[in-house]
Amino acid sequence: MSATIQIIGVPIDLGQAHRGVDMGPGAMRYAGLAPRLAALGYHIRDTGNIAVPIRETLCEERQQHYLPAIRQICRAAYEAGRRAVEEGAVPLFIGGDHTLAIGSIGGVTHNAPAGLIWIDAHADFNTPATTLTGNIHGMTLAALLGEGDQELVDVGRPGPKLEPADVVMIGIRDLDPEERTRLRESGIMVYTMRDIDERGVGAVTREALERLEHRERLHVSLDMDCLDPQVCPGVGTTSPGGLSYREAQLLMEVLADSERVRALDIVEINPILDQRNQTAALAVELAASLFGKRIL
Ligand code: 5AB
Ligand code: MN
Ligand code: MN
Ligand code: MN
Repeated sequence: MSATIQIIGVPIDLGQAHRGVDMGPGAMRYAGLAPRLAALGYHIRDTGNIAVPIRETLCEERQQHYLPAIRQICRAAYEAGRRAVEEGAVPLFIGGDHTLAIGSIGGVTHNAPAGLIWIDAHADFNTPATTLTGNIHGMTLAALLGEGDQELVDVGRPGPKLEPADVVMIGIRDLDPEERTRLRESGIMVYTMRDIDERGVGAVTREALERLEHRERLHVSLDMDCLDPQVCPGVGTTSPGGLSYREAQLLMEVLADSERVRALDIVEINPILDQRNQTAALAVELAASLFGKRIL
């Protein structure tokens, strides 16, 4: 029996300011996500999109940066992830902005812990006290570790969903001043772009896997802005000096070799800012590599 990958669309755009991220799930489906993974021998089950209210209908929540709606959507993502894991499937969450990971990672760790590989230009480690934008997609990881808004911390089940030792970050290059201090004091293992420049992405990724050796199952959270904007223009918060096409592929290939990846988020694709859907097409290729595509 072949493994099942369950595609869960989360068209949330409430965690940040740019319009268009809600179209990410459609863009990835149009780019051939399901057939690409089916060709690798997986059974694909697409359960459609989680319901997300349209921003224009939420005027009263604007002052709160849409916190009530984000909490609801993350709770639904949590349940979908928990159920997928209980049914033996590998959940593949397609976003949508990075706030969805509050639900996805919570759900995947409902019955058993998992290690998290966080691949992003940003750490998303702000709290309401340190944020410069108020955007909740910049607070996702802090919430998962139990910090910030209690309503986000408690999505799905009360309390933190991860320990700092369960998290490794790769590709980081853009931190806010107080966020940086928080991250340095957190005990989280961070591989910045400088580490990748100096040591190569293969060595860094293998070391990241060793750091998470105490966790058999891994959740990969892939924010597409980890890539350089030259290869990946279709994201809202671009940051220069990112991963090249091949560096991102090698990162996925080394993770695939571990045979420990049990869940994936692909987030922050904004088709309105993209050129001819190239960012979604790249995301599909990266997913294929993560799920075992071989060059030879
Ligand atoms: B993303 C920023 N640090 O808090 C903030 O794209 C950006 O999910 C957050 O990584 C970027 O708003 C969030 C300036
Ligand atoms: Mn992010
Ligand atoms: Mn980012
Ligand atoms: Mn972003």
